[in-house]
Amino acid sequence: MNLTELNRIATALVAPGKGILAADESSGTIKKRFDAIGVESTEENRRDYREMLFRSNEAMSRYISGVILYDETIWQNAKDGTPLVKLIEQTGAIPGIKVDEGTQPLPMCPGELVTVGLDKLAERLKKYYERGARFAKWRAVIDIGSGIPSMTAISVNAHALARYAALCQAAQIVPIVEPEVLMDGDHDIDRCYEVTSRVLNKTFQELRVQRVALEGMVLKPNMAISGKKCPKQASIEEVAEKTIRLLRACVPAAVPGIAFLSGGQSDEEATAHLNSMHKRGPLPWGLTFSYGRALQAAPQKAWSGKAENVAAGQSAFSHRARMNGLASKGEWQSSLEQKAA
Ligand code: 5MM
Repeated sequence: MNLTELNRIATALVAPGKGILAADESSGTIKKRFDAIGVESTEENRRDYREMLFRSNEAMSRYISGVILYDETIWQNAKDGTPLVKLIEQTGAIPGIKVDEGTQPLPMCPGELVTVGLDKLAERLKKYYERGARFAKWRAVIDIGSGIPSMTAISVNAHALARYAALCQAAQIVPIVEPEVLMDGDHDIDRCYEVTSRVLNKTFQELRVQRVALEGMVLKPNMAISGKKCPKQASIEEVAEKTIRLLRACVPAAVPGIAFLSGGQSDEEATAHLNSMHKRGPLPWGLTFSYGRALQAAPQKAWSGKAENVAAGQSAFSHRARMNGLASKGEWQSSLEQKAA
């Protein structure tokens, strides 16, 4: 393992002003997104949509440090035959790959899930590296509800995240470690804080036990935030303040970067939260976005599967990428959104 190189990639992924495009929707998830805009989820449509994003040159080269791909996408070529991975590389962004294989019910723990995909992972990583992937992603899902999460769910998911991370580093691939505490439910921000704290502490304990080099990884956490159905929604300031307090308490300074998931926040909330966190620096790690929905909802709508809408889709993507790029430096203002509207 070349730790200097892993650290270089991890640091580049969280460079100020840039963040990660999470375009790794599995077939089921992209179908849901396409259903919402009335587009059939065929292999060609999925390719055309993602090609549109990766050919958004201004957004990609100025605001996107890396792109997380799904297995299908990493092997696909653009319409003109160029591998999509090459399109990404040409913009200066780093190609990455989602390597988990989704979730399964966790035995003996009703309502809880464990992420799977460790079998043959070493072989898969080798092929992805040859194709150009320099980082990977594995997402664990922790739900908050009555009596959950159990310590069992937190433990097995943290163990799998660390097993994955160690395998990645052995394959010279930077692991993005994503333990997502869902924002579904009616819990308040303090309950989210408490659960996320347990999840992060257990995850870092496992990472250490399994000898993962913290300098060669990126953490992709949720923010400390109110559940979607909670009657009392925390303000932007409270989310930023509590998230930074939580991360300072749980994430070692050796970790080069933290890149948030958006988790169902609105586009503008996800941007405003990140921006507000940067007002609370200096911070020991790079802090940016690794958004899926909060970067793609607008371009998906603008594109709606029509070739004549490609420019509109790219412009909507460029706008969100720029807003989040500014937020990653604490330079975003809501007036910039109004001007664009
Ligand atoms: C883009 O969505 C990713 C893949 O999800 P599935 O495996 O469920 O299809 C997802 O892991 C994503 O990278 C993170 O959840 C962050 O995305 P959001 O939309 O929460 O920012």
